[in-house]
Amino acid sequence: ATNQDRTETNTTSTVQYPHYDYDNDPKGSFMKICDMLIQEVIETLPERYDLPKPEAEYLQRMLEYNVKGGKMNRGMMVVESGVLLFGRDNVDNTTLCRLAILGWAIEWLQAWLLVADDIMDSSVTRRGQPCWYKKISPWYIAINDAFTTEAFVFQILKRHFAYDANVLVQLWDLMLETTLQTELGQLSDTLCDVLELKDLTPSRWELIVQYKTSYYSFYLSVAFAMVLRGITKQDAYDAAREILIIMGVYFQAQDDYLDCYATPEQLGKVGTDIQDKKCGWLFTKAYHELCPPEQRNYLDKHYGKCKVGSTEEQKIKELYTSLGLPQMYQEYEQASYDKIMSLRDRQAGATLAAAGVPWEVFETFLRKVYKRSM
Ligand code: DMA
Ligand code: MG
Ligand code: MG
Ligand code: MG
Repeated sequence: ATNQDRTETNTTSTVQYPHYDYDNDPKGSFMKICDMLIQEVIETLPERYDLPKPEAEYLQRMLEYNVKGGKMNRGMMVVESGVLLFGRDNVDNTTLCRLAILGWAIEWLQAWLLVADDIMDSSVTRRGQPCWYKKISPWYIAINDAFTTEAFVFQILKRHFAYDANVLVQLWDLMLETTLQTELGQLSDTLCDVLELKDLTPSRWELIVQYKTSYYSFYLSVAFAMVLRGITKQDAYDAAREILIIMGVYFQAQDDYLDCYATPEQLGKVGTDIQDKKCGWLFTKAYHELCPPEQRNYLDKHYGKCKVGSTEEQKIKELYTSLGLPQMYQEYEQASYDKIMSLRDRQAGATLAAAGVPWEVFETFLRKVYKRSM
């Protein structure tokens, strides 16, 4: 009973979706879709892949642990963008559920990226609990779990979007392309470990974060909703990408800032950027733009070489503060906000409006992340 050569096309679209209460319980409705997806994925394993029960139970536990517990901004944004694109009165229950499924496809993508990211970053906690690779034994099954979760994402897309082969190909293609972009960003991020500090520049930072964060965290949510809405104009996708990349770069600057200055309780994770020698926003500004020679020597000696919680790490944080980085960050935050909002009245905003993509989509997204502290 294997899946060899079998295609579950589901073209008649007989899938029964639960009631999606977007107006009164958007979060609860979104969560219910996740439970449905986990159940569908797990229940096919014994029959289609001959998977023994303990393994199926392991994968269920793995999914519950890794795909849930986040802020769900990315996922819920697909639904919210979709509602804005279709218009609240035109979006039926099936469409709401399909938008939510695409939202969870991104949350699952993020889940496996984070499982891998935490291994590469030697992190200890995530979302207020131990990182998955710290939780299980042997720890290296987590590598396979990341790949398995990725494979499930493509299966979910097939299960729920094979009713229209054209839509399915677009969704698969977007997912593959975004995955590659993120992995290329993660490559440049991780290779910093073997570079010299002088090579960790602000422009390298910008390149890394565009790839490792912007595409999957911002562009993908809106692009998925646009595909489901049936938007085909390439210039609309280009305009959306232009805006959402800027938002993503700003978001990763926040992530880097919070890595240093937020408490683990706020963040649900312990910052590791100084220990890991990351090309972070704070470091690149400090080392290349602000540091007098003596303090640069201190960074040469200890950045990427001290442990989390050490006095050297603490000293580096104090150096950042004394260089005025918290104020600079606040100015950067304001400037990013202004820059994004200004695009509304520029070419990008006009192109999107012409394609039926209201500016509200971008403002809604920005509101979710502006001045966040977690
Ligand atoms: C995260 O960068 C990027 C991806 C693609 C998961 P990061 O290591 O700064 O994230 P975090 O601070 O959440 O570990
Ligand atoms: Mg990390
Ligand atoms: Mg990382
Ligand atoms: Mg980080």
